[in-house]
Amino acid sequence: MKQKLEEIRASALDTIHAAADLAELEQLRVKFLGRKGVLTDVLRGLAQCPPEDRPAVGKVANEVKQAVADALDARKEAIAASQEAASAAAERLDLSLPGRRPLRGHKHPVMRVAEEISDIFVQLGFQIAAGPDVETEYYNFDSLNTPANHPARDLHDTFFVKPGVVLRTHTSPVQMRVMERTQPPVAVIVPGRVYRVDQDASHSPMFYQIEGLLVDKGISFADLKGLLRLFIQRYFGPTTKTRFRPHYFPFTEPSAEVDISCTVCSGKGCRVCKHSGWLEILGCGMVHPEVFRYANYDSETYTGLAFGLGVERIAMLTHAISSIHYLYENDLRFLEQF
Ligand code: 2NL
Repeated sequence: MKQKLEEIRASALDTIHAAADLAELEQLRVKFLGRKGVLTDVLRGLAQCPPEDRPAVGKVANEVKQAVADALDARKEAIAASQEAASAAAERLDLSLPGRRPLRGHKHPVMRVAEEISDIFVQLGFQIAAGPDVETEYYNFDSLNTPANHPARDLHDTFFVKPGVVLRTHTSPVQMRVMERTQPPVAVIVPGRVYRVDQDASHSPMFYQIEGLLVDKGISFADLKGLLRLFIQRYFGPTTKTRFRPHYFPFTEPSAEVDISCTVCSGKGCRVCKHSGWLEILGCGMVHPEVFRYANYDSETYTGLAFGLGVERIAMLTHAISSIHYLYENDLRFLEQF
């Protein structure tokens, strides 16, 4: 019987040592130590042993039982330790890996040009003003000396929301609202979206305008020329030439359009300036007395200068873009160039 116990001990320790995981180990515990296990079986046979041998055999049986239990515990700890090591290795953070770069967008070229232009006027003391895109015909037209029969009010050019309400066709209604609530001196710059029923290579039904208004005692056409020349030379460079051509706007008198020497050929003549050497970039004039009457300003006391420009046109000239529609197609191959 002693020999049988020794065989059990040897085979138990071998198989326990070779057990690969906790499930297998549990099976071995049942097999060797369980109620129907190998050792229990042997000890049940103790009854057939001669009485004088029983204490010695019982002692060995207990030793074997203890040895198997110890081996099971030891193996269990070893398996747990190696599993922990494996999962720690799997979860290990490699702090030397480069980080994931967050996707970062950038300003749209039209917004960037609009901000650069506005900034020049802000540095000169102009305040930025804003107002509604949906306007009344009164603020968009009537108060700007553009009566109902005026060609600028052509139904084909204006988006009507309902009778008397339009999508603003210029930002001038914002200046009108500023004048209504402010006494001179007034110096505002108004960037914003405007809308016209128009679509070709240089027109989009929605586009950005920047308009400016300066009202005070003694503002003259010389101030208008000086201010715009200063702006042009800051934005396009100090050697840029300017040219004022007489023009007509209902809200200014006198009015002018301003050309700059071509940014591509410096005035020598090229395809961009259609071989004229000049590019038209803005419209301007002295505020019409009738507009001041609507604003409740005394046109005997105050005079004012005003101007307006299209932001996309400036962006197209600055970046040699051939069609306004590239700016609004949201094609990343185009936008990522800026
Ligand atoms: C252009 C011309 C212009 C104005 C806008 C203006 C506003 C008020 C009173 C008088 Cl409240 N004038 N704005 C004046 C002259 C020209 O814009 O070609 N824009 C793209």
